[in-house]
Amino acid sequence: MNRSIMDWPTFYGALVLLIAVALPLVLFPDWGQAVVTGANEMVSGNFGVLYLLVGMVLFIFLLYIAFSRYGRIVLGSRESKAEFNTITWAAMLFAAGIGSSIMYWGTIEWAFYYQDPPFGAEPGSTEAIEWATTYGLFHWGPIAWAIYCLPAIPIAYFFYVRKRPVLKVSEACRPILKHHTDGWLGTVVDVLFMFGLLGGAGTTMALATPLIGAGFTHFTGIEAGMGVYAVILVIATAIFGVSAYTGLRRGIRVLSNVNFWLSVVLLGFIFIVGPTVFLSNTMMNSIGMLADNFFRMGMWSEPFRNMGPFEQTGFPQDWTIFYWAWWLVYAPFVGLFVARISRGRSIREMVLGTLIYGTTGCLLYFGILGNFGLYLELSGQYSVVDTMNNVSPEAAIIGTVAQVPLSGLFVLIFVLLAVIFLATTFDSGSYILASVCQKYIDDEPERWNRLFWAVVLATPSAVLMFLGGLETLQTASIVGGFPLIFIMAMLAYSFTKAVKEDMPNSFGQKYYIYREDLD
Ligand code: NM2
Repeated sequence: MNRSIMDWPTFYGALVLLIAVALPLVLFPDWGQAVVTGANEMVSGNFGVLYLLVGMVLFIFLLYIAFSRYGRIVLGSRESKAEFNTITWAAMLFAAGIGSSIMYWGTIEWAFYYQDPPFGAEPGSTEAIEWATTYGLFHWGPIAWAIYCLPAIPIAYFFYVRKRPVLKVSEACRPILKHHTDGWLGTVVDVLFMFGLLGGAGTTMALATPLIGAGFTHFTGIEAGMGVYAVILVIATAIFGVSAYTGLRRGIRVLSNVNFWLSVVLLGFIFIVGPTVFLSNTMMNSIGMLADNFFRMGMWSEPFRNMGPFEQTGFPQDWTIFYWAWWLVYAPFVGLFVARISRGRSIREMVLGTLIYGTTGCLLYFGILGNFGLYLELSGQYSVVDTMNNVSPEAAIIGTVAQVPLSGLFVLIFVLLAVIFLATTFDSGSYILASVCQKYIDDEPERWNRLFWAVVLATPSAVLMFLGGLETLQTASIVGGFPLIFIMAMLAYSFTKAVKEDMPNSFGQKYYIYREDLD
């Protein structure tokens, strides 16, 4: 082990903060829950509008960057070639940023909106159905991916153009933090995001395990309890541990590609063999709804709640704001990862690639799996809503997939994909956590370090899942992600500042090269 390479304050800072939050949740669960729930209500009730604002502003900012001359800047030097081909790049990007939650929410999110629709629609009405097919696309759409992409821009710029061999969020804030980057302030920025990611990962884990468990029940008829969950966790941890250990060019790349092709098989099959016309029409319709209502949805803050004739639905807080917060806690990690895999691409390619491939991937999951469920519901073939309300959402998800012809095979593929999606998020997560705990990176972070964070990523969520308190940790991480709003603003500002400083001067000296200089 190379001691001098490690950034111990960050390493221990993140661990200590995690233990300091998780331990009281195990020892005093009720008290912990009350405190954290209160904090969450305070933040999403009072500052929800900030989340909505950040989402909208970032989205517009990214489009500006992509289409301005900054978009043409190449991330690297004249010799740098794109390290991964575009399909692999897109597959890695998607697999890192999206975990098994997409299989969960992609299949079932509509059923929640169908029963509790937005904008005062009648539950179960035609209006509710149209919103139900649209809102999922919105919450997993361009704004969400813009939140993911923003940190990638300054991080990639400093890493590949200014050639600072450090993969850290604090490093990308250097133009603002100045010498404090190397002091405690820089450490706080990094520790905060690491804590957010560890908690956000808990949310992913908490959704994935019962989902995989429901798949197990489907095949064996045995009720999945804690024992089964424990086995699932050990298997998943083993998979992503190996993947993180073997690194970016082996485990992570291969697993991401498997993930991509299995998704193509699953979705392609349901689309072709299932109600193709219904699925195409519904997707087309909801894209139109989304385009038409994009700003309305993105800025709906339910201002008149509980005033006069207005009843409170809590929809924006429970869904949009919660989602933006959840994307936000993952964003620095995804940004770091996207930056790491984008050498040789232009900023425009990176930004538009993230927005377009990310949104399209989510659209296909929601549009095919979710609308397939809706089709079953409306045609009376299988009631997703009944199963969800009377058994569990997980059972309704597996029940939906089980309606596909060759159901045994496809439920198996579905469950396998859930495991792989979980693994591909956690392997890149451990890779990035390891990178942040190093003073510099010599190609890849240390192996033991990657393995260490793979275990840390799995353990607290597992412990809290068994002992109770996981939900509190999830909420805590979302609340803990609040400062990320300001970190995002710093990242955006740092980038514009740096890129202006580096503008080619009148002597023709250039810090960076434009895409067209290469051709
Ligand atoms: N997001 C995409 O579990 C997962 O899919 C990880 C979740 C932020 C909603 C990310």
